[in-house]
Amino acid sequence: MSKAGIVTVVGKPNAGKSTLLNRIVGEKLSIVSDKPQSTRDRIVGIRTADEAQMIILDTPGLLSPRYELHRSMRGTALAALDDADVVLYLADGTEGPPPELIDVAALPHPPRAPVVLAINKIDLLNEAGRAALRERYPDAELVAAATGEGVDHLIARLTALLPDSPFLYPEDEISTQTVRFFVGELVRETALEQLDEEVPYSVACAVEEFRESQSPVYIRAVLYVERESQKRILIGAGGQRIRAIGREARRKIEPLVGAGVYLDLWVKVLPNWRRSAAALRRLGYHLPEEHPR
Ligand SMILES: Nc1nc2c(ncn2[C@@H]2O[C@H](COP(=O)(O)OP(=O)(O)OP(=O)(O)O)[C@@H](O)[C@H]2O)c(=O)[nH]1
Ligand SMILES: [Mg+2]
Repeated sequence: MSKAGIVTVVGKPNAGKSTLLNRIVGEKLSIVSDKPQSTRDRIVGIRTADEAQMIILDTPGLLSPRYELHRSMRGTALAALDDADVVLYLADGTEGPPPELIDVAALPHPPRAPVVLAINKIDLLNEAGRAALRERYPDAELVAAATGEGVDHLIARLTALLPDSPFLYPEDEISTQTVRFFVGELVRETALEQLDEEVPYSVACAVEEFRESQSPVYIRAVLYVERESQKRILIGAGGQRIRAIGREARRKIEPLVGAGVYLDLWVKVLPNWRRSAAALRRLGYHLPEEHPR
């Protein structure tokens, strides 16, 4: 009998959840950045190997909500926890002993599914640091998502916990998101890479047109920010920064689309969109009461 089920990855912002999802699936599906709060939506990755299909849900980092956007992100993570057959709690090994998941997430009750603790970024620890973690958390998986160390062992552990089930997706499927969604994420990731300080948190991306019948493929994407001052920063002197973002994003998008791309990139102000339920809906974020199953 084959196995199949959902593994939900949760943890604090910046723990390396998206890096781990990409490592397990073997493709870059989820954007990664050194700035916390880079994942905002549920990202689905699918790994089918050796009679087992693991559906991995990457989630936004659990944090206490300060804006409507945070409420949306937290709602996404909590809904994904409810759907899990196995919960993978990922902690950053360089941050000292990981707190209990129930405390990190301020959960009303422990998750229904079994929880596997994995401690990430062990490539940054010396042997003494690793030994201390092994002693204190004998059941934890020590991994480095960035290098792949320990990940095969973790995959075996997770697979053993999946329910017996026929596959839930075709064997060659690796995600459920559309190319259009990934394009928007790659544009946003590129903007995050090129911005400092507070601006990245205020950037959202919407792909407003995607014409595949054209050569090169025509994509119109809009980067939304909250204020005029941020718009000026994103555009840069003489449009220098937005052009650089466009060039770099196009380089990432072309292999995904499998064709030449003309990326028509715009910057617009949607005042205080992170605080507005209506604006979030327009940008495609799910509010806590309307999570897709
Ligand atoms: N050295 C090291 N860095 C890592 C490792 N895994 C992730 N990182 C880095 O940690 C940072 C955060 O990684 P992400 O995968 O974006 O973290 P996340 O948990 O998805 O973050 P949010 O989506 O913001 O909650 C990035 O700069 C990664 O390159 C690792 O095993 N070792
Ligand atoms: Mg992430």
